[in-house]
Amino acid sequence: MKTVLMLLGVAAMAPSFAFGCACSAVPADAAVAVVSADKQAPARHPLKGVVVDVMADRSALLVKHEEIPGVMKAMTMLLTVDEAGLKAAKKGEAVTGMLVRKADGWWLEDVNAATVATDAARADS
Ligand SMILES: [Cu+2]
Repeated sequence: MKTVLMLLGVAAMAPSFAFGCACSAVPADAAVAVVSADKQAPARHPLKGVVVDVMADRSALLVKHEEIPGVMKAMTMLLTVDEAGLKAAKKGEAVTGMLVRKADGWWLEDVNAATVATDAARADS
């Protein structure tokens, strides 16, 4: 009986998690990426989005990105970038790159200023 009540409790709580930041829903995939990193490079996912802010002091970009099928929904999130990425990105402009899950979080590599407006750019502007 106690088990049944616990299961019900979990089921009742589940919907509240479903609406949280999709970033927190990703670790299942991320764990796989970390495990596979022993034998091969982590998966890289093409990303399209808009630079909401360039945070040079954190070596990061705040990016509003489109859905990345099988990885994460469209959202705004902080992505770590290298020096070249910081220089390539411009606040308010479209950007493309490769999303990579690393031990210290999500990175955006091969950052390029996009020439074509993205779906994310058109949304809520
Ligand atoms: Cu995201």
